Amino acid sequence: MTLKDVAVELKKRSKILIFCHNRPDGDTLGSAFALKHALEQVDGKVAKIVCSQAVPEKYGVLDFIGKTYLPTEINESFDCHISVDCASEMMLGDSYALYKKHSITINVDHHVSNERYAKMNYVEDRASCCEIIYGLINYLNREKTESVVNSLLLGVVTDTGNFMHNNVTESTLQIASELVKIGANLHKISYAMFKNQKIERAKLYAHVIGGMRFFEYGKIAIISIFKRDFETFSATQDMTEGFIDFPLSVEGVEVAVSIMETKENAYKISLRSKGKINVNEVASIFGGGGHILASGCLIHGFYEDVKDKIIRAISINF
Ligand SMILES: [Mn+2]
Repeated sequence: MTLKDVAVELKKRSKILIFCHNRPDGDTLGSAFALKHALEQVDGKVAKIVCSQAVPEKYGVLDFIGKTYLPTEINESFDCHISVDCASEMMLGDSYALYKKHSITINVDHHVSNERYAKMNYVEDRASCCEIIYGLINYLNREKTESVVNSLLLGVVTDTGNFMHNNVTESTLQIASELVKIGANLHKISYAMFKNQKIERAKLYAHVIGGMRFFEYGKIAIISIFKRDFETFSATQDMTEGFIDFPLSVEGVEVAVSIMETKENAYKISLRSKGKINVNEVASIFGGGGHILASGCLIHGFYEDVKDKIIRAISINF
């Protein structure tokens, strides 16, 4: 299906339920709220946003990011369900059961590993999902209000690491430029996302970075975050967003790995590559996925075994 087809579908519906992914980030939230703000410009149209976890606190200063609902809080029915920035059923977390209940499901995403789990799937390889939503809003012929452009820029800024990742294309910059021209506040968004953090996060960060270890002659850098660390520093899981950028910044490192304990003997693995290694392939060995440069998976087992497995999976590519 084309992006125009998605717009046609959305125009037909008056009550739309938008789904964000688990551990919501700037791109899934920006995509969802841009779409909501655009859709609700038409009288009688209602869009609600569902996420299996609450919006992290740092988005609180951004007034264009509003309320999201937990799947258990949705009691009414909608005319269609649309997911944004969600590559797989797994990424929808606890929301997936609700999502699949509808006969009309739409999946708009930018991950190359997208599993096409919906009735209608639109997947385009872009730096951020918000770049696709920008095009969708054009097809919807909706006004790019301040809330719309700020929401879209939030996704572009976060998924490109403030325009520093190597997924940035000419079109990324063109869209960002257009958004700023219309009135998006780049400084406010970048500052909130990258230059402002809680003291609990700063302490956890210092501890985690202090434990960084190198493997394969310095080509792999690993950071590990354990459940007890969150208790020690009164920190929360969502605060670890961005930690992995530091190990990747080390000279000679090709792949950075974050191993985060989520339950006993269950570890969430995040992988980042400088370009030589396709970490989407590495994550897919363990049933995960993502992009060539950024991907993730879940591995069960003892920490040392999990760490060895992931090192082996990466190093066969060197
Ligand atoms: Mn994204």
